[in-house]
This record gives sequence, structure tokens and C-alpha cells, in this order.
Amino acid sequence: MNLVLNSTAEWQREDREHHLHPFTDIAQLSKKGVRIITRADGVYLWDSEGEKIIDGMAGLWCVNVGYGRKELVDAATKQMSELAYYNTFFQTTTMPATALASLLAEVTPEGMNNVFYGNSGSESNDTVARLVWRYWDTMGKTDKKTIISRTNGYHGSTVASASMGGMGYMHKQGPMPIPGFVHIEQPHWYFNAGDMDEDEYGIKAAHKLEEKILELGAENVGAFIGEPIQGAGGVIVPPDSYWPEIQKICRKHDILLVSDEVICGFGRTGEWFGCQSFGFEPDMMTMAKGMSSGYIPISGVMVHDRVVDVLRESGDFNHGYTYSGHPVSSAVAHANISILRDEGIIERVKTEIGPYFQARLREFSDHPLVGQVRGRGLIGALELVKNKETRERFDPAGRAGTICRDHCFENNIIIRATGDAMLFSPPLVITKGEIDELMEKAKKCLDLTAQDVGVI
Ligand code: PXG
Repeated sequence: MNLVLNSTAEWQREDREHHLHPFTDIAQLSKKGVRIITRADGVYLWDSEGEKIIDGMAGLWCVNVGYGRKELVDAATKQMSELAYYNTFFQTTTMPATALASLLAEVTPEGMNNVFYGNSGSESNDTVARLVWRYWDTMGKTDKKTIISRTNGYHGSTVASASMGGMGYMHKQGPMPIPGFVHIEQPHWYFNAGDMDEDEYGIKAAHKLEEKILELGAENVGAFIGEPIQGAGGVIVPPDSYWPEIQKICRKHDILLVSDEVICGFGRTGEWFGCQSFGFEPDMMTMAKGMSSGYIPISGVMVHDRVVDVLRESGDFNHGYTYSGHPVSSAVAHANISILRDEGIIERVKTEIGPYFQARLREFSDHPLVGQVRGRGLIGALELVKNKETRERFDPAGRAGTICRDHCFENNIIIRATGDAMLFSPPLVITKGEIDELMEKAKKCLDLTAQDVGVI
């Protein structure tokens, strides 16, 4: 394969013949032909046909500082020239790996001072499971192995992280979840609460955790993990009462609390981490995506001192990856986090651009297709329903979402459909003008969808 192919059709042919895509119906894609992205700047992408596309998803929820930041390129180039690789096994480190660990300790919540590195959110959630098991073994509570999470939660695609996640359509394709991973109801007020108000439902949803702990026996449960806002599951924003109650239950039953910050982390919700937006203090946090703004693969588990103190007593931890703390990835992540901090990007999400985005998104409340608008900071969703009054959903589920996504594709806007929810997660550097453009294009696609599904 060379790089001198010069037509989109040729690239599509090579791709069809040699590339198996993730989360894709390969047969369907083969018929249609893949879209080829060639370059990007700020919040815009260009494809091989020269089309300019506004990226309302920051890649895959990750390009927090936007595309084309030269500082990150320079950090990679410099580090690759000086030391392209060395590992962090065998009582060794590299300067970028240690410098990043120290910077992470600064920007993460009080009491979180140590990181265990990986290369993806999936890997780091496997690390979470390994750390939970190691922690309780060291404490002499060897039965505390079960990890509880929520239906429709997304924690990754390796066997353990997909088992930790609550995606039924993934579980179906394997003997999953593997033993030791169980799920409780997700806190989805709009569809699950009946007549209850948000706070009342938040407490009820949190108590699903206590019921599950009592059913399994607290002596058998090691941890609870959840995304502050469920991302891939449809941007499910829990009621404010939910997370503090979850924390109370975890502390009461002596269960570790893990926040999966892969999407919410590094500013998405207007604080550095989603747990800070929702008022809870986890024992561990999974981080990836925005950690390097997607410029290079890197992830980590941030571990609270109260867990580290135990791990220090536990001898060898037989776990790690060739690229844990990779120097080039670490250097890029360090430069990225420095940009987020030094340019006040997260503060701007909290006080200025996040509120503007949420206000513009809420204008869709009047749209005939939109049953609920939800979001926080620069993450949001429009839930499309067949009947706004009764909250009746489309049948089959996902029909309107798929149609809307196809219109977005045609109209050079990227937002993502989960079922019938249209999801937004733009780069944190997006301007008000760009938000206006995003909303105008989204409205056009929603109007076209409403016509197609006969809801006008
Ligand atoms: N946790 C969360 C909360 C995630 O959103 C992962 C873990 C796994 O990260 P890696 O780096 O292993 O992919 C994720 C990833 C989608 C979509 O369609 C979302 C993710 C990945 C792929 C697709 O919305 N999130």
C-alpha cells in the first residue's frame, strides 16, 4: 500500500479490501464506501473530497483543545528525537512519565496523588479491576471481588471492560459479562422516573446500588464504577441527588467508588473532572481521551492516597503495559494539560461557553421531535421521541436517531446518535459563532428528520 493514490474511490477500495472497522457493519460499509478525513483545524475537519465538516463530537469525545495545536506536535517531535521509547518497568522511569504524574497530581482532586498509566480507557478500566482486587486482597478481604456498574454504561471494549460496561448489544457477542461484573439500573430520569421529581428519583436510583450490595453481601463487593454523566449510553445526566447518595452507600458498605472520567475528565463538564461537578470524591478515576486531547494514545488510573497507602504494603503488582507511561505520549499529555490549565479553557467552559452552549441547546425544547434536552458544560443531548406529551419512543428504537445521523452526515455536521438521542461533545475551544453554526445545522437536520418520520 502506498500513499500516491489520488482519488477517493481508490482509497475506498483499498480500505474495503484491507481494513476491518470498529463498531461497524462491514458489509454495509463496503457497499457505501468509507469517508476519508484528511486534515483538521480548530473544530473543523476536511475530507478527501474537500468538504469542510464541523465536528460537534471532538473526534470521539476527545479533542478537547481542538485540532492543529502546534505545541503538541512540538512536544512529540522533541521527545521522539531525544528518547522515543523507554519503559517504566524494572525500577526505571523517563522524565516525561514522571513530570506528567506530578502534573496530574496537581490538577486532580485533593488526595489523588498517584497514577497508573495505560494506553486507552479500556485498558485503564482493566487496571481498575486489577487494583480493586489487589486492594481487597491486601486488606485480607479476599471475597470482595465483584464490581457493580450500570446498564448502558460504557467502560470499554476489552473483555473485562466490556463486561464492566452495561451494553447489552456488546454482551450478546460473547460470553459476557464475565463472572464478577453485575449491573444496576442507570439513573435515567426522563424514561424511568414515572411521576417522581428529579431529586426523588436520583435517591431511588442510587438505592438500586444498596439493594444490589445487600443481595450480593457487602463482603463480596469490591467496587462501584460509573461515568459521572453516561456518555456513549446517551449523555444521561443524573439528578443532582444521585452521586452524593451513591457515595454515602459506598462508604457505608465499605466499597470502593470509581469514577470513569474518560469522557467527563479534563474539562468537559466545566470542572477538571466530572466528579467535581456532581459533588463526590472517588477512590479512583479512569482517565483517557481528553488527557492528550486524542493527539496520541494515553490513559491512566488516578488513585487516592487511602488506596495507595494499602497498595504500598502489597508487594509486587503483577500488571502493566509495554507502553505504560510512554515518554512521547506523556510529553504530549503534559503539553495538552498545560494548555488546558494555562489558557483557562476549563474555566471558560464553566462560566462562558458552556452556559452559552446549554442555552442554545435548550432552544430545541420547542422542537416537535425533542422530548428532553439534557447536558452540562460542553456535553449535551437531544432525546427524540414520537410523542412529547406521553414520552412515547420510536418503534423500532433508534429509527429517528439513524435518520437524523444520516442527514447530519450529508450536511457536513458531526453529532452522534445513540438510539434516538442526538449527542453533542464539541472541542472545548469552540467559539460562540461556531456553536451557532452547529445549532443551525443541527436544526436543519432535525427538521428533515421530523418530516421523514412524520412528526411535524
Ligand atoms: N470509559 C468511557 C466512559 C468511555 O467513554 C472508554 C471507557 C474506553 O476507552 P477506549 O480508549 O478504550 O475506547 C470510553 C470510550 C461512542 C464511543 O460511540 C465511545 C467511546 C469509545 C468508542 C465509541 O460514543 N468511549
